[in-house]
Amino acid sequence: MKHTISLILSVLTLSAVAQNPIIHDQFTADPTARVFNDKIYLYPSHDIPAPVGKRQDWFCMEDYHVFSSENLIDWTDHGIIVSQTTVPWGKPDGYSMWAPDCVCKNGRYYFYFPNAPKEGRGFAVGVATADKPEGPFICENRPIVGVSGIDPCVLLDDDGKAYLYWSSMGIRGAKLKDNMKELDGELQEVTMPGREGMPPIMVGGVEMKGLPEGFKEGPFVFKREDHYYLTFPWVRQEGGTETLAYAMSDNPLGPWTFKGIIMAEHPNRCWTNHHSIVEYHGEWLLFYHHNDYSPRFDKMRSAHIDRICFNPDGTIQEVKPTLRGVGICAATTRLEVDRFSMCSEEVNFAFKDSLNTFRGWYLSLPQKGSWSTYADVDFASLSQSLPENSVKGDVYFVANVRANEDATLVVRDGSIKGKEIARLPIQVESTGQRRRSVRGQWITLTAPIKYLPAGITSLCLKTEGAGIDIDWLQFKKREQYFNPVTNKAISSQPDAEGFIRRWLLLEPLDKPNRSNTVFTDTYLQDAFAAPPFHVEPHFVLPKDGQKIKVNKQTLAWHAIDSQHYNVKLFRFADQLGMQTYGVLFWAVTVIDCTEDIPNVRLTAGSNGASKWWLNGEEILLLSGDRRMVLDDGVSSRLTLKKGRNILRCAVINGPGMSDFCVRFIDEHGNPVRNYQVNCH
Ligand code: FUB
Repeated sequence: MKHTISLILSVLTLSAVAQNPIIHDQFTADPTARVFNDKIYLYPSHDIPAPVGKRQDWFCMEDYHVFSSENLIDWTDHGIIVSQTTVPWGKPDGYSMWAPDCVCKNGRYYFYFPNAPKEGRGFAVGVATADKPEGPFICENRPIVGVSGIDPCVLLDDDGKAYLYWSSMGIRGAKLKDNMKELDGELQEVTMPGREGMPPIMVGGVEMKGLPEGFKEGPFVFKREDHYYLTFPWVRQEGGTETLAYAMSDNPLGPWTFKGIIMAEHPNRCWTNHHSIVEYHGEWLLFYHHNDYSPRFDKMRSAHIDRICFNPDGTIQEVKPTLRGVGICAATTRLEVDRFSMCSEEVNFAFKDSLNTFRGWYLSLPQKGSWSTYADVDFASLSQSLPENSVKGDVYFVANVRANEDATLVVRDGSIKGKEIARLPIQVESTGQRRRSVRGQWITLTAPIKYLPAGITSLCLKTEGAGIDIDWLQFKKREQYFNPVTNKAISSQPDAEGFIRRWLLLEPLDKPNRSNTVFTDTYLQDAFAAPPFHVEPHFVLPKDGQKIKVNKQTLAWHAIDSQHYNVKLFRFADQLGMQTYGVLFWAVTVIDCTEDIPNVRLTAGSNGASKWWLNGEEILLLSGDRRMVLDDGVSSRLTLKKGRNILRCAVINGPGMSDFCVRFIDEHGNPVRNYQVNCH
């Protein structure tokens, strides 16, 4: 009876970001990548910490997950496909589910995996089959006869023949029968070296000839053009650790001609490396592993990807592992720039949380002038998504950073000499209401964009002033809190609830206040005593874009339609890259009535205090430390006169997110809507 061993988890998890390592919430060793249905599927082994009672210093794996991706950036974890407790022939507590492989023949998926057998010692290799790459997989009742070893890999040749390779005191290869579950050919009775006195075992296939001396395992065989490649982890010198090496042949079972190294030993002495090589969307990719997330224990490894290139004669160029990896990252995603492409010598990175390394790293640009680059950032979708009349401030730069002294992070396009994209000042422990960062503490800061690249580019980050640590950075499209009023001919109406959404807003005027408790009536009379208007009847409505000088500031008026019933002044300031706290806002609008509308009241709410004038007459004051509450204050009875009525307000705030909402209500408390709102 066949045994269903696949557990398809109902919740698929998605991990985004392309950098190495590629999976960020679990260990993923021995990454075998395969392309099925135009997607990359990744079948790694799954290192876990050894449970109590098991050997603590050795590999420990109890199941397999499969992951898929269409862009090498977003990986979906399809959950467990095979678990040691459900393999009919396996030890349920063997924890030996080492490097697997999966191939597809005639629409059926064959998953090959090593595992500790219930009887006997060492490893056997089993097959589980499915009609989809992510399962559910059905496991054969017996392992493959004649295969005693680890690291199975299958080559499907162009003529439809299939070959199985595995490692067992060297690398062996054998033809598979059409059923993909049995070796095709004679088996030999062999006494395993070191197991003299034990019953002999049946071994199939042949040893691969032409490979260099030294420990070899993890065969991965593929064909490119007319060449067969046998690639394998190889310890090239006594006491060394594994490289990735390769040999070539005209024949799937050799003899092989050794060609050299694909990847040198990991410099940190992570003992193993294990890999696969696939072509995806025209690019050849090397999947391999490293113990990044477990620097002190090299039996917990994580999958990486880098590009691999061939010479015209088919030989392979050595691959230098990168942190950046492959895949193009949208500028709008969080860019983990600690996985940099290039950097100045002193640049470094460190774990954000050494107890939970899956939280990743931060980048340290330790001194003035330190720089790093981060390749393949795509701005295309961001710039294309902007409206044609895109206004300054539609996109902004945001970064989570830390500094010990005042510093500036400068982001350039392409290289250190490239065009400046953004400039983010980090003011350490500055006072007042200014955006500030506490010495040595993480803070998320934003900066306006100076220039937006159009396509795919490298970002160059450089420090000015002093050293900066960077957790991540991102380019964000602003939520559209406002639309610029482009067609003034079309009047705005109050919304369904009567709220007035069309306004001329003046850029924020500096008015530092640490607290809103100062907003007494007397304070406000003074603060609002010098409005940037001529007092009626000489009032002249400002024009959109018009600039005025107030104290030492030159401020512009903006004609906007608010997307929300409340006019989010804080967002308005933030989008302009201006001071958001400790400021005073002025707003004005025109109410056009076709007839007198008597007996109405203005109701308003604001964060913080505000004052309201209709046709030059003060009609409402909201003083004190205000929250924005709908209809918080109500004016006395008024008449909106036939023709133009000028409504204006001033809103002042200390440390708060300024906004206001305003409408007129009738005697019954119903919104008044029979007028037009204009800003000209
Ligand atoms: O992951 C366990 C073993 O480590 C693999 O099977 C070997 O190839 C080595 O990577």
